[in-house]
Amino acid sequence: MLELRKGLDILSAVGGIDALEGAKSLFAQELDAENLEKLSKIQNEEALLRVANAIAMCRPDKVMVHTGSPADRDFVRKHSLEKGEEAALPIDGHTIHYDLPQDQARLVKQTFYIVNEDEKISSLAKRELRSDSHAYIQEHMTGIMQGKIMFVGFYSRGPIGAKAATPAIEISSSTYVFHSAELLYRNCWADFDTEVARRGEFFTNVHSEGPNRPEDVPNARIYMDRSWQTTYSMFCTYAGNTLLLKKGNHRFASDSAIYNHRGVELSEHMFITGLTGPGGRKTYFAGAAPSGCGKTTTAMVGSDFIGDDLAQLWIADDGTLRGINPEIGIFGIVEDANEEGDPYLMKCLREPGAEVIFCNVLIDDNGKPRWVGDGEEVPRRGKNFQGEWTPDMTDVPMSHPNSRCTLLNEAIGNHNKEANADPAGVPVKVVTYSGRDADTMPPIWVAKSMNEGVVIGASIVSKATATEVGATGVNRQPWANAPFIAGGLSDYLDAQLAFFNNDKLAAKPIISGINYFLTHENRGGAASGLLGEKRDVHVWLGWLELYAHGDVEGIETPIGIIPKYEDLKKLFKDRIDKDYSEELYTMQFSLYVDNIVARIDLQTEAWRQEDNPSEMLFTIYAEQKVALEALKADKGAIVRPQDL
Ligand code: SPV
Ligand code: MN
Repeated sequence: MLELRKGLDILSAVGGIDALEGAKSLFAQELDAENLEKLSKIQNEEALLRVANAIAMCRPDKVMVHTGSPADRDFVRKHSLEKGEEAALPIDGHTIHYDLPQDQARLVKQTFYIVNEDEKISSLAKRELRSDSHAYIQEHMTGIMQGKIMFVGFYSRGPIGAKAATPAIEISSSTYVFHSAELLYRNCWADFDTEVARRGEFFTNVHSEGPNRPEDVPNARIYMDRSWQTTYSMFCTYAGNTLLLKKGNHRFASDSAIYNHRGVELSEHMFITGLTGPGGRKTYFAGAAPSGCGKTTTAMVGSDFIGDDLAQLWIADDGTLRGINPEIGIFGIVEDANEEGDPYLMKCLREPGAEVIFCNVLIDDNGKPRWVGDGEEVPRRGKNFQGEWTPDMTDVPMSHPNSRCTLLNEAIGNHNKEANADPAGVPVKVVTYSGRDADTMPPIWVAKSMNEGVVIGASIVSKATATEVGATGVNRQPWANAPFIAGGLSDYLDAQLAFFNNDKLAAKPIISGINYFLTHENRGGAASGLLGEKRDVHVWLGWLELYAHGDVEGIETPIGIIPKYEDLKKLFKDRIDKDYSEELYTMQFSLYVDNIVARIDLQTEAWRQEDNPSEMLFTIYAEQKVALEALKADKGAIVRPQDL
């Protein structure tokens, strides 16, 4: 169990303000009349104390309350250019922001959960004792905003009033962070108090980039205090380390789902998208993938794109699985985004109309943002995250592989803004899990039961991507949420089983594994590289849409249901006008029994190290292994789908 408000509250300990009186007199001293007036909208005492203590700790020169008004937005955009956190680009509304070369992705080795003495956390996470974090924050955040403006904003992680939406306070001296916050989250200054009262909790985030010099980055820390639902971040600017409304608060939202709303809510690292099926029906998908594994592309393949990164799921009174996107924008990877694979996104990135913050791409002599895989001729020179760049600098990529773009979802052609604003969420019928798996699992396999579906999520492995500094190898990525699961993995497993097996969940979704990353080399092919292409996603989602409605049947295997060749062939033709050969189908969907069994053994062993996980998991692994070995004895180590 996770106990809230346990241990010392570092923010109030360092800030030193413990009563409303003190907070109010500090505000009177530090805020001008306009900002005092704006802050007076907030009456929640606890929230005011958090803001006051952040001011007392960080000691900014000025405090600005960001209400989300056009004037406040304008101020931040302009100040960001003056301060140099962003620079304007030729297309109106487009800017470029650079993070220091040392700070191009999540700093996992410098990211900690603050723990109390006796507290257990996930085996995949890093912890620091509360007293040590207290000392560090006291030393490094005291006075960190001297000479700077502190921005204070009140945001909602989800449509106002949605069951699983949570309000949060963002405090930062960075204009880039606030410019991004306004594109990614709903400013709920006017509704904050009522939202806190409705949800019964709120999150707090305090960040400062400090002097923003390379020599400071080793001192950067990203702290999550789960007990006080407060994050602290310093000496960094990369949004994944600083805009903690996103992943910092996703970690708290996961806690809230697992420990406070077990069996009725989940908080997932998932896109949400709708696909239009036969007769115009809309089928909503929620799909998990580790960072940098194609979530954004997959989401935008839908006819009704909702969100590309996070999902808050719950069971509604009518027995449906509902999902909301806590965000209203994307912070998407641009590498390999091009006209062919990502037409909606490219329109926003290449034409006027959308407000876009690019980060860490190359800007060529004409002021055009360029990135690896953008499908155009490599420019002769430009400036990137490391300075001047020319193509002969073969050890420095043109753009960082984690360079990104930040923009409102509503700028994306197929975004369904109305559905994303609906507090009732969308009904989710298909849940998917995927990872970067070059050699083992087929492109799609559907679980035969809710328990087997949960096991698919528990068993994701994925090759490391550039989204985490220093990450290497192929790693376990349970539910593609591993970097954001704070508590024990066994607790997470229990919560998943409780949710999907809940009797109140009358409209059970189908649960499927997806894998885009099989290679020719690993499937006996003569060519090299990926077996599929980006646009094949239309077919994989299309088949799942049909399967979810009982419009196609699949082939039963020990790991789940896989598609039949004829159905895929037709979908390839209809959806993307591609001739799909039976040879390719066989390469993609044959069961490589030894690989799958090795995967099951690895998972069994890893999960055995956890604290008392549900036996259900081991039972399913064991059943699948027995069935796979029987199959191998009968048909050999590589079993063609045609022979099943
Ligand atoms: C991810 O890496 O999963 C992202 C970007 O969505 S970050 O904010 O860095 O988490
Ligand atoms: Mn993500």
